[in-house]
Amino acid sequence: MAATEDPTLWSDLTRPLPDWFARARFGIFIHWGAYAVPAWAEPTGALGAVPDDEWFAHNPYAEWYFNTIRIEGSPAARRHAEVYGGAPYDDFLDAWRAERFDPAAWAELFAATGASYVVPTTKHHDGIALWDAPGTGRRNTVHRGPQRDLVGAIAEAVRAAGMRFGVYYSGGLDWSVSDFPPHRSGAEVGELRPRDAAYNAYALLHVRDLVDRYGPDVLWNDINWPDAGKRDGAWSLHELFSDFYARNPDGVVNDRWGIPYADYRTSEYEAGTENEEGAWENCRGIGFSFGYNQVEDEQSTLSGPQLSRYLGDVVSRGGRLLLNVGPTAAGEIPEIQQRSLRSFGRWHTAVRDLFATATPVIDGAVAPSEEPWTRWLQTPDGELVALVDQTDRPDGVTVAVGGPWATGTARLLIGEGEATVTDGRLTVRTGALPDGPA
Ligand code: FUL
Repeated sequence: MAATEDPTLWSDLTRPLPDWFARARFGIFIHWGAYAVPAWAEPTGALGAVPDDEWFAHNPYAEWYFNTIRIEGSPAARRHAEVYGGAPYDDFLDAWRAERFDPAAWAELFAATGASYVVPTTKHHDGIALWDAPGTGRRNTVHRGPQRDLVGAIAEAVRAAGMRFGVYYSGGLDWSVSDFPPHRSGAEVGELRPRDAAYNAYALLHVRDLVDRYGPDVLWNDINWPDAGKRDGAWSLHELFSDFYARNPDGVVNDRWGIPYADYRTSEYEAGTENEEGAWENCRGIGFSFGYNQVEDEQSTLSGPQLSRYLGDVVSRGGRLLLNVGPTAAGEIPEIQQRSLRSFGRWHTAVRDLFATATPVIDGAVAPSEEPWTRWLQTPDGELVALVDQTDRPDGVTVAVGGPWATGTARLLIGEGEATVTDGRLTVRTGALPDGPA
């Protein structure tokens, strides 16, 4: 067994999930980078629902722009030639000015969604650091483009508004440190990535610097870690994590390091659902992209009520949601995303405390349904909680309930009205989602 696959190598790190994270059911992800300047991708669909052989040339992730435009014949490559005359990607770093960036306004919006934590990208696959990262020379937002420590500004504002702060870091892919051809498949993402000791040292220094400067509560790595850093000993993840926990006992690390150790597991849109057990987090954009995509309209964007159902579904299965916002290059959260977030926030802030301690109902007596949309939770006091969407059902909703729940009360969380359980039936009297139809 290779050293990195040996779970005993990591077992001394294992601890219970910190209480704040166990209670946190909703966080805000931020993907902000030079890709916000072109802000363009084909909104082809959700990860997991689009076949792998179509995904990369038609990638709906706008933050993958630098890769997609290098795939010959892709619509993004054609458009890049037309609109920007095939300009080098780094021109976007200088064009990214963040001139209307107001971190306090962002934090106010995020707090109004009821988010418990906020995780911005600090370096995405394009390799551009959003702080003055060691070894990046001038290729970061302090020296070019926004001319600002964006990570620090977000950390400060988020904490001032009472939320926890985490960092996303792309350890697996860095398109600036190698001259690999573009990735055209999932297999190529796995193969064509830097793995050597020099890149490991570079990336480790970055994450250590993030930990030292900003004291994050979450280390959210992406796409694996350079293989050279997976061994035990100095310059390894084991050492990094020990130091991280020593500095911050409340810290958690995700599962995308390519090692048999994590505080929690992740899924993304409809992909990675096999990870949805134990402590887990699903992430997605409000639309089909993480980075801002100007092409996305209402069709590809979840409304407030749709977000409410999405989170309700995740929480009813024991997970949490890290929902992404994609700011514009100027530094504003697009209006279309703000509308959904504000609408969702009015509902979520009312159920947030209940979600913090509620758990899935696994006794088989109640089942989720789509018509009417219904999900189930139970409180630590043993109360059954129904999440029911009764939009457009003026006569109310009746759902069968069995087992230990045959009598008692239930609470209606989506919409207005009362819910009661009698004789094995949950009856929800009229009311509509406060924000109208989905
Ligand atoms: C993925 C990345 O490739 C996406 O761009 C995004 O950052 C998502 C959260 O993780 O694996």
